[in-house]
Order: sequence, then structure tokens, then C-alpha cells
Amino acid sequence: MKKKIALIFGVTGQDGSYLSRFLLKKNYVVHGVKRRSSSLNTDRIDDIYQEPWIGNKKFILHYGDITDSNSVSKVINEVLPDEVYNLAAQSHVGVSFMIPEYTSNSTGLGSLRILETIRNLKKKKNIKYYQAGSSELFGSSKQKKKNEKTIFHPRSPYAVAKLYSHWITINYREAYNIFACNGILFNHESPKRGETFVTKKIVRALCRIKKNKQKTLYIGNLNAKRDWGHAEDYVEAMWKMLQKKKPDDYVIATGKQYTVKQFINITAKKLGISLKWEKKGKFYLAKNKKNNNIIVKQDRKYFRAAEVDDLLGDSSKARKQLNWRPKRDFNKLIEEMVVEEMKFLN
Ligand code: NAP
Ligand code: G4F
Repeated sequence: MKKKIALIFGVTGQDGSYLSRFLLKKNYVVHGVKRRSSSLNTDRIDDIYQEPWIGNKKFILHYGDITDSNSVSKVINEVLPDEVYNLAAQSHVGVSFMIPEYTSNSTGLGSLRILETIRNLKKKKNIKYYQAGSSELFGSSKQKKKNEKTIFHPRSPYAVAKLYSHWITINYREAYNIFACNGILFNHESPKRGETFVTKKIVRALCRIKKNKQKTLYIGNLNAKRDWGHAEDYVEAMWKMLQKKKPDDYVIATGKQYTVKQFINITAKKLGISLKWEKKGKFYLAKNKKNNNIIVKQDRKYFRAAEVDDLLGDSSKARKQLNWRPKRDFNKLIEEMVVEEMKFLN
């Protein structure tokens, strides 16, 4: 049987690296688009990549950029995949307040460039499209458990750009009959998570503090609540959406939420550090009970111009229609992140 071909934009990111592995196990030929950078950006996929002259024809990389229509069109027309996964984005919410125009161009218009290419293929093919949507779309929506019917209220340039991508995906599905799905994914983490997202930042800092390589973790809003899952579980949901008979949109979440402060407390406990929280002026700090050293300190720098306080997902539609459910819980996720970080430090 002919092997299926997948093309992943954002292959070098956390999800791109897990999705590549997942699809290779499913016997796909996987093509990935990486952008040119002055330092290497392929750490997360180096172990599955081999130069083509060595013989690996199952995982192939191409240069490209979703802000560059020509490169997007060229790679899709050349590869002619069965499935395209658009995971490429300026994906940091906090940073999107600093580079809103670039965020809109990549996180917003990137999807349009891919969809336009699929619509205008030189050689006709029914390519299926996955759009990496986000629970950030819900923003300050008051509904406690968010599902596919919850009203959106984006709170950052990132979320507004994702809102454009969400609707342009639906529009191309309705207008041109393209098999296009939005995954509305709640936060998902892993040892491969980018260093400036809060979970990885906390795990890395507390492990380094444990090893006497760092003194303090500087942090922003401790009260934000997130529904945190594991990236490896979530990439399976992306694939499942594209295997359905009809394209649709799905919320992917664990249905449990924790605060940033709880994430810090549990991680510290796993490392045998006992914390004592105090308020100093407007901000909180936490001391190591053992020696009174200040380990965690709030810093104005890490607060956002507009915050999303409360994210909790209801993924019953995906559980029923895709037969998807998360395999790892919150504790397992932190455990794995701590173990991998300690290995890295050792
Ligand atoms: P990530 O680790 O930040 O990866 C983003 C990927 O996009 C990287 O491969 C990055 O390349 C690439 N990229 C950025 N700008 C690009 C451009 N102009 N052209 C081509 N590629 C570009 O993000 P992630 O956590 O894997 O998330 C994957 C997708 O899901 C993103 O769209 C994100 O917004 C969305 N999402 C993530 C979560 C989550 O909790 N992780 C939840 C909901 C939605 P470099 O490696 O060169 O930077
Ligand atoms: O880890 P975060 O930066 O993730 P955020 O903003 O929820 O966005 C992530 O999840 C979205 C899905 O909901 C994705 F679409 C998006 O691409 C990304 O993957 O921050 C989580 C919370 C926020 O409330 C933030 O204000 O942690 C709070 N926080 C507190 N101190 C901090 C920090 N966040 C970061 N990054 N760094 C801090 O020092």
C-alpha cells in the first residue's frame, strides 16, 4: 500500500517533534518545514533526522517560512502531501504584546497562505488541513468549562491572530469544500516545551536551584489557572481529527485545572524543597523552609498587559467522536519534566 505523506509546518517546535514521531510510527513519510536561523533550531528532531544521502527517505526537511507565500506554495506543490499540519506560529502570548505585527503575520496570515495554496494546487489533490488553534481564543469568556460552542474573547495579539486562523479555516471549509479542521487545544507541555513557557521555566529553575546552579525563580501571575495536558497525548488528537469522514473542530483538554502557584508547589515538593510563601508589598515570594533562602520572587516584568485568568476545557466532543482521551495526568507530566531536566543537568 502507498504510504501516506504528511507535511508539518512548525516541525522544529514541541508539537512538531512529537507529531513527527507519531506519524513515523504510523508509517507515514513525514516532510517538515523549518525556517532558516543563525543558530541551529533542530534540537528536538535531530535524533529522527538523517541526511538524505545516508538513506532516510521517511523524514525530510525543507526550508520555508509561513510569512513567505512563495516558500509555502513551493513546498506544498512539491511535496503534494495527503495531510498538512499547520503548527507554525509565534506561539508566545507574552511576546505577542511586544511583536504584535509579526505575530499577526505568522500566527494569523500563515494559515491563509497554506489554505490558498491548497485551494490553488497546480496538480489537483484533496489535501487535508489541520490548524493549531488555541484555548487562548476563549480569553476572558465567563463560561467555566469551555467547549466548541463557547463564545470567544481573545485577550492578546496572539489570541486575536489565532482567531483569524480559526475562522479562515472554517471559511475555506465552507466556501471551497476543503477538508480543514481546527483543534482548539488547551495548554500542553512536556520535557520538550520551550524554555520561556511557565511550566518549563519553573521546572528548569527549581531543578537548577536544587543543584545550586541558580538562586531564584522570577515569576509573574501566580493565580492564573490552566488546564495542562501532555503534548504527546495531544498530537494524537490532531491526527485523529484528520481521519474522520467529515472535517470539524474539536476542543482538546484534560478537564482539570491548577494555578501557576500550585505548579510551583508540586514541582518543589517533587524535588524535596519545602516552600513558605510571604507577601512583600504588592508581590509574593517563597522561601526555602530549610534555610530561609528566597527561591521564588514575583517580578512585574512577567505580568501581561491583559491576562487570561481561568482556562478549563470540556473535551467531551473529542472523547465521544474521536475516541480520544489524555493518557497522562498532571502529576505524571510534572514528574516526567523533572526527571528529564535532572538528567539534562547531570
Ligand atoms: P513552539 O514550540 O513554539 O513551536 C512553534 C513552531 O513554529 C516552531 O517550529 C517554530 O520554528 C515555528 N515557526 C515560528 N515562526 C515561524 C515562521 N515564520 N515560519 C515557519 N515556522 C515558524 O509551539 P508548540 O507548543 O509546539 O505549539 C504548536 C502550535 O500549537 C503553535 O501554533 C501554537 O500556537 C499552538 N498551540 C500550542 C499550545 C501549547 O500549549 N503548546 C496550545 C494551543 C495551541 P523555530 O523552531 O524556528 O522557532
Ligand atoms: O506558559 P504560558 O506562557 O502559556 P499561555 O500564555 O497559557 O500560552 C500557552 O498556551 C496556549 C493555550 O492556552 C497556547 F495557545 C500558547 O501558544 C502557549 O503555548 O503562561 C501560562 C500562565 C499565564 O497566565 C502567564 O501569565 O502563566 C503565567 N505566568 C506567570 N509567570 C507566566 C510567568 N508565563 C510565562 N511564560 N512566564 C512567566 O514567568
